[in-house]
Amino acid sequence: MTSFLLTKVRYTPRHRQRSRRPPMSHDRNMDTIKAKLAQARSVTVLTGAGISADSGVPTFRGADGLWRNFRPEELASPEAFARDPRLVWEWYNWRRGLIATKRPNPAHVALAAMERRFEHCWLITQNVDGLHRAAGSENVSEIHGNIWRVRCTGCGEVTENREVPIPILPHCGACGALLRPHIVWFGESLDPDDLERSAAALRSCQVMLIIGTSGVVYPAASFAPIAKAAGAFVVELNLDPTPNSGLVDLSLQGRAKDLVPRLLD
Ligand code: BJW
Ligand code: ZN
Repeated sequence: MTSFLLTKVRYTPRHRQRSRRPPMSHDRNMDTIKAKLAQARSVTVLTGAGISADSGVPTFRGADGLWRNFRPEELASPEAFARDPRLVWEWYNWRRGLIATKRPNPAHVALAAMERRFEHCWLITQNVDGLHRAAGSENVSEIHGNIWRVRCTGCGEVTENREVPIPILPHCGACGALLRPHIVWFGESLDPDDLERSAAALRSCQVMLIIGTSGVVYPAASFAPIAKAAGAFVVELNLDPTPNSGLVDLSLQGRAKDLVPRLLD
């Protein structure tokens, strides 16, 4: 039995740990964002694990995050997979099993509705859980991949795979080589098409929303400065302050599932 299977993950939604009453300025700031959105033709959104935390998917960092119990370099790097593919696949099987039970929350649903509201709306997500597409979003770049896709380490073919649990170790039906999760691990490059599409959306938007990301993982950590330099009004929605908070035009603290639907009231 592998170490993470023995580790009992304590996952307590943040809202149960402390209650936050929105300050008065919250409403004023919300009105400012709505006014900016009302004038915008093009909106770009960047999401991170915080938006799916409201669906019960653990985040990576922080008191209840995955990296508190698991070391990233042991599980989310090509070196880790080369060293012990069984361990890595067992971790992904555990996460696939967890995510399979989760559903999109009102924040995912509101972002899907935004596509219909604006002439141009592009969603860049670092999340691999597929919950944005499950909510109905179509204009999405999943820049860190998708946990429901596998890639052949031999022929490179990418296929959808929703087996839970996936038989370990999985092999390619076409060439017989080992399959890996179609996920971008540390030290790996992102898909150039995703990067190009994201850069175009960041440079052309009038409003950028950054929702539920700690803003420490590159290249996504550089997206807010790109949009800001191009003249966008940049808004952060997060439970806590982040390195982006000092850079953005407005930073609202709260839970994604409460704040995001209010933007479209
Ligand atoms: C809520 C909430 C609620 C909670 N409502 N909010 C040194 C300097 C600069 C860069 C590097 C460096 N050394 C290496 C690098 C590059 C590296 C990197 O950035 N490392 C940093 C950690 C320093 N990046 C890469 O390697 C990337 N590739 C790359 O850059 O290629 C070129 C290159 C390679 C090597 C060297 C240099 C260049 C690839 C990055 C791939 C990241 N993949 C992961 C793991 C995938 C595994 C998997 O999922 O199976 O993707 S890392 C992990 O972090 C995951 C996430 O997508 C990503 C971002 O995390 P996110 O979403 O921000 O989550 P959290 O948990 O951090 O934050 C949650 C936030 O939500 C918090 O702020 C909460 O407050 C908030 N929140 N509940 C609202 N209800
Ligand atoms: Zn193959």
